[in-house]
Order: sequence, then C-alpha cells, then structure tokens
Amino acid sequence: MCGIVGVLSNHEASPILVEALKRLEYRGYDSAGIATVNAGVLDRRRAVGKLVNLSDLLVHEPLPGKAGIGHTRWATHGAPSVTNAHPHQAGPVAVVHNGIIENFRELREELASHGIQFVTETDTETVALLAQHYMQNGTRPQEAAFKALDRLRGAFALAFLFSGHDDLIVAARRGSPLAIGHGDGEMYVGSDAIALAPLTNQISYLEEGDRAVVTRHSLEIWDADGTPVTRVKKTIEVDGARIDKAGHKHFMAKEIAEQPGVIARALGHYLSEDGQITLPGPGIDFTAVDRLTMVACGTAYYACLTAKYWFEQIARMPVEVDVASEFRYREPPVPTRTAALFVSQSGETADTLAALRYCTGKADQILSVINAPESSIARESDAVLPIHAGVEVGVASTKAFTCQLTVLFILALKAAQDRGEITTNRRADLVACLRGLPNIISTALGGNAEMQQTALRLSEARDVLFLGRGLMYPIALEGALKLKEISYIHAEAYAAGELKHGPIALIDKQVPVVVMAPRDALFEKTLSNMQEVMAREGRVILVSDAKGIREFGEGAYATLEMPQIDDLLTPILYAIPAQLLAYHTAVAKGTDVDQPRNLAKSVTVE
Ligand code: HGA
Repeated sequence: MCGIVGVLSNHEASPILVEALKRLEYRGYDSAGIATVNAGVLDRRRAVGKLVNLSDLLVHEPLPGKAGIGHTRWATHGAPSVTNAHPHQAGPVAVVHNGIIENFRELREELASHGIQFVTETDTETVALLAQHYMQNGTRPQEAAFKALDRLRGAFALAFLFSGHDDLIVAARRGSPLAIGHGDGEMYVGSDAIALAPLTNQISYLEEGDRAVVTRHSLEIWDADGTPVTRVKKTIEVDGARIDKAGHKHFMAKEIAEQPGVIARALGHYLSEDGQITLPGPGIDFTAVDRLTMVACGTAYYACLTAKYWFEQIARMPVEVDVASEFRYREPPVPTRTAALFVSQSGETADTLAALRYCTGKADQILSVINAPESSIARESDAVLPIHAGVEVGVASTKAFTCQLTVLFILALKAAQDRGEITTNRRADLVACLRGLPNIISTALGGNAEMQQTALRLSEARDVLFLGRGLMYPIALEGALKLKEISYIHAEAYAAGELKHGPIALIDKQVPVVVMAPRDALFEKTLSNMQEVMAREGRVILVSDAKGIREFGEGAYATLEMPQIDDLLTPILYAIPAQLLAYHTAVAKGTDVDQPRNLAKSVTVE
C-alpha cells in the first residue's frame, strides 16, 4: 500500500514521477502528490483522489525541477485530503512514506514541546518535522534524516528530498519494500521495480533496515547496524503489462480472461514433459515433515483453505490454516517436523511476512507461494514456489488466486507421492486432468453471457449468501469476498452444513443464495441444504455441472453450468463463476471495478 517514487534525472521530473505513480496506483488512490527541487527551491503539488486529479493540477500549476519524489496514498492516519496527502513538507524537508510510524504520538508531543506545530493528521508529518528539527543546528540533510530515522518505531519505506539539494535523495526501508534503480547518469527510487520499469531494469533492492544516500552518480548504503554495504545490482525482467488493458474494459476482465494462459504457464514450470513434478530450487521433501502450517490473508487465505482439503485428502497430511494477522500475535507452538507455508500475491503482505518471521527458526522448512519472486517473503523463505501469474493490477485478485491453487495442488500431489499415499495411476490421472485445466477454464469463460444475466439479478440484492461444502466451501468464501470487494453488496459464505445453525434466519425471497455444488460425493448433502433454502422462498443460483443441473436445476432461480472435471480440481474451475458473477455485478452497479473504494493491493501495513 502507498506507492513511493523518487527520481534524480537529467530531464523534468514531474512527468517521470507521474508516469511511475501510474504504475503504483494499485497501491492506493486516496490522494497523490509530488515534490521537486528546482533552482534549490522545494515545492510540491498534491490532489485528493486518483492520480488523474494530480495530472490535471499539474497542467495548470506545473512543477519544474529535475529531482523529485512522489506518492500515491492509501490512508492509515488521517482522512484522504490535500492537507494529509504526501509529500509532507517541513521547511527544507519533503518526505514520502509507506507504512505506519507507531510512536508518532510520542514524537508529536516531544516536537510540540519545542513549539513545533503540526498541520496534518498523519503519522508521516512527524518524520519531516523531526528531520527539519535536526537540521536547525546546521546538521547536514543526510545526517538529519538518519537521526530522524533512529527515532522511528513501526514499519516504513521513506524517501526524503531537501531544498538546496537537487542531487540528493535519502531513502530507508524497514518493513516496507524499496528498490533503487540505476539509470545512465540518473537514479531512481521505487516501492517496486515495476514502477521503475520504463526507466531502468537495473535494480538494487534495499534489505531490511537499510538506509541509502542516492545521487545521480552514486549510491551509498548502510545496513541496520550502520555498516556500509553494497546491494547487488540485478537485471530484472521488465513487465510492461501493468498499464495495458489489452482491449478489455477493466484490468480485472483482462486478468480473468488470462487465466487459461497463465495456468498453462504455471503448469509448464511445475510439470515435466513426462508428467513428473519439478519444484524449483531446493523444493521440499515431504517425508522429512509430518505436518503443514499454512498462513495467509484474504484471497490467499482461501487458497490455503482449499489446499488443506487437498493435502488432507490425497497426501493424508495434517494441515493447519490460519489468518496471518491472528497467527502472528497468537504465537502458536510450532511442533518439530513442521513445514510452514506462506501464500501472498505480492510477497510483501505485512502480516504474512511477520508470521513467516515468527516461524523462522521454529519450523523445519519455510516455504512460500508468491507471485513476486523478488519480494521480502520470497527472500526470507527456504524454498520459493512462484505462481507465474504475471503482474496483477486489479485490486480484486483473480488470476493470482487460480495460479496459487494450481501450484498448491501440485504441491499436495508431490506430498502424496513422497508419502506413498497415491497410486501411480491416480497420480497420472490427476496430472492429465491438470494439463486439461486451461482448456476447461476456457470453456467456463465461454459462459460469460449467462453470468452477465445472472449478475443483473444479483446487482439488485442487498445481501447475498454463498454456500458450499468440502472443496466448494473455500470457493464460496472467495465468491462472497469478490462480490463484497467490488460491488459493495453485503455477501457472506457458509459451509452448507452450517446453514441451519444460524444463517438460515436470513433467508427470504429478497436474498439470492449462490450454491456452488458440482455433482461430487457431497452433492446430495448440499442438495438438502438447497431445499431448505427454497422451502423458505430463498432464491437459489445453482452453479453445477450438467448432471447436477439436470437433477436439481428445475426449482432454481438461475443455473450456471460448468464443464465436468475431476472432483479434486473443481475449486480451480468454480473460481471462474465466482469471479465473473462479482465482476458483472460490479459492472451492472457501475462501481470502480479495478480500484474499489477503501481497498488497495499489496497490503504492506498491518
Ligand atoms: N501512514 C501513512 C502512510 C500510509 C500507508 O503506507 N498506507 O499503505 C498515511 O496514512 O499517509
């Protein structure tokens, strides 16, 4: 959350900053701002709402200067307003920040006791004021910034710019990622390398606790102990996909449509020609562990919940799944011979990273399933399993979810194989089914028009329930989450068997109930729950295969037919209607699909 960028250029900084911020807007769109130094003078422009408002402002009030910093905000402290927008300036210092300064109240009191006044409600302003305070007795900008950094508790990525210094940015990372880009006589700072992609593919990633002093021709870095260090300069793959909707109305639509291709790509990385499972790097030997603990947030958590069924069913392996923000503070015991697995699209999810750190040194193996191979979670894992989904821009995760599921399924299959719990034939069957998945998903995507029709009905509802049993329960949860996220309709998911333990009280003819029920071993049980809903005038939208719909479809308010697939792989397939229903409902309601209110991608704060 919150995107940071900095440039020391030989060209005008404003357009470069705005272009880089466009690629960071997925991190927050409450406000945006930039500051530059021009002929020694520090000045800034800020606007509430999306980046386009800042661009418009810059047309009328240009901001010259070749050195600058920029920010796109997801507010934690203080409402989205111009006053609270970054960069925050205190005299000769401007600061952009991603994270939370946890001791800001205490620091504010201290600064107030020196007669220093605050103009914003943010935690970040404290950093600018502290640096200004330290500069007052003639301390050089770099030292003043470092002294300010010494005082901060919490998580941050920060970039400082100073009046009178048009060849200096001070940057620091603690808890939030920061990358330094090397250009030709130019230097850049960015929350992620993708933001800098059009500028350079030469990147040095700051490590936890690093501080950097950046000029056009130099980069000096000190680690958390204050020791001068060098961080390798890597050539990264430049991905231009971020700002291209490829003819689709929304990034989310594009990313939903990309799923057959990206799943095929993921399969190509994990399955050899002869059907063997090929894990990258050291992989994992499942005979060396007895249990698995999986930790994640949001959609990735539902991917873990699905994987729990797989590991338990086919590998007969005990699995715990937990929400990272609960796990990390509960501090659960981690028994010996436990592998801990962390799932995060961005690889920067603050709570998941903290949970990983809690397990480091306690679990036998730290594994991660991520989309961003250079992320903090990836770098702190013993074995990294990339999902190969490509850049995901839509805030509501789609292709990352199905790619996470694909990789987790392969991992469960590997566990079953290592533990001798699966026959060669069954394993070969499942590998063949996996290979057929991209085609089956393409078929499911072909049902888009029906989804659109059904979504029109959903768009009129105030509340929607999702039901599923077994492997469909996590998909019901994901369906409800997607709908909430982008259409703002209140949606809840329940394990179908739980219905009569409370939620059935909500049923009446105004409440659509989406039932995810392939014709699997649990179908008849779910069928009974559907009957219970219909007996109370609830409107069932049944998502099932041809057989399921033939047997039950009659009394349903609507039916959505899915292709046939092996029961074990139904979650990956049924994720498609969950996504499409939410997408079309949001479009029908006219909400901002790619940038839903209050949300941001890459949750780097607690
Ligand atoms: N605390 C700062 C920055 C918020 C942030 O990093 N969000 O992801 C603010 O509220 O402006």
